[in-house]
This record gives sequence, C-alpha cells and structure tokens, in this order.
Amino acid sequence: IPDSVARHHIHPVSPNQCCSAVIQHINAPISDVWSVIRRFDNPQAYKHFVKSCHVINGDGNVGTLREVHVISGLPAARSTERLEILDDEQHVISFSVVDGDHRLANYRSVTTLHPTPAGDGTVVVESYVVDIPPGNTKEEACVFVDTIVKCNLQSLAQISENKLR
Ligand code: A8S
Repeated sequence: IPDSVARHHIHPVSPNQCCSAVIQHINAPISDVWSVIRRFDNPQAYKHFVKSCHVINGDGNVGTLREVHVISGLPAARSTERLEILDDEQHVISFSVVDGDHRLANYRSVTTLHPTPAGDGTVVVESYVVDIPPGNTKEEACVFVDTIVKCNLQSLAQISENKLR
C-alpha cells in the first residue's frame, strides 16, 4: 500500500474494537470531491442519514464541534463530533464521536482522497475504528458501520460527478 494510505489508515485497535475501510472510486477531480467533504459544518450535503447539523463551537478548523441529528428509523437520534484533521494540501479529513445517544462509542474515521493514475478521477479511502457495542459481534458492528459509510461515499460520488464545470 502507498505511504499516503498507510500513514492515515493504519489504526491502533483494542480487542473490544473493530476497524474497517471502504473505498470508493469517483469520476470527478479531487478538487470537486474535496470541496464537498471538507465542509465539517455541512455533512448533510452528502450524508443522507443526517437530518440537520449545527456547529457548537469552532470555526471549521481542527477542534470544531458539531451536533448532528439523524433521520428517524435509526438506532440513534444525535451525535456530537469533533474535527480531528483537516488537511487541504494532502486532502485528509478526520472526525471523532465524542457524545450522543447512539451505540458507536469512540468512533473515529479518517477519509483521504487520492488522484487516479490518469489524473481525472478520485479514489476515496475512508477507514474507521469503533468500540464493539455490548451484545454485538465484531462482524455485526462492522457490517452496520460499513453500510452507513458505503451509502455516504456513493452519495458523495453522485454529487461530485454531477457538479457543473
Ligand atoms: C459518518 C459515519 C457514521 C455515522 C453514524 C457511522 C450515525 O450518524 C448514524 C447512525 C448511528 O446509529 C450512529 O460519517 C450515528 O457519519 C447514521 C448517529 C453516529
């Protein structure tokens, strides 16, 4: 694996945690994809499970806290999240979950963008670590989170590919 991927996607994982990654190819340049995902205050732009989001404090830089409300039908209503990395040069964004009424304790994800060899597309890599919720197996936890992340990245692809240039 390339250094740029290893650097951000190899995580320390405790025995009570699970870790996985989702990869999505997008037929749009990095700059278009980045302009969507770098907006920590606006996850609802591509995360369809998000009903609303407001910034509790911070200016969109590292340390900014947001409170996300998700649509009904999920096993949760809200999540408080902290921006951990925002690197406009390397195209890296990371957040951690610090509070909420959900079952994803100590969730942390890192998302990186990489140009395709031809240079006209983007490969998105999103990895995460999370505590395995009590009563669930590692596999169940990973399937649940993978499903959400896959939905988010497919939606990100659609929105980025439809941007007018
Ligand atoms: C993200 C990733 C995840 C979000 C999860 C995994 C969540 O927003 C949803 C359902 C839950 O049960 C947990 O990048 C939580 O947002 C959709 C509320 C945190």
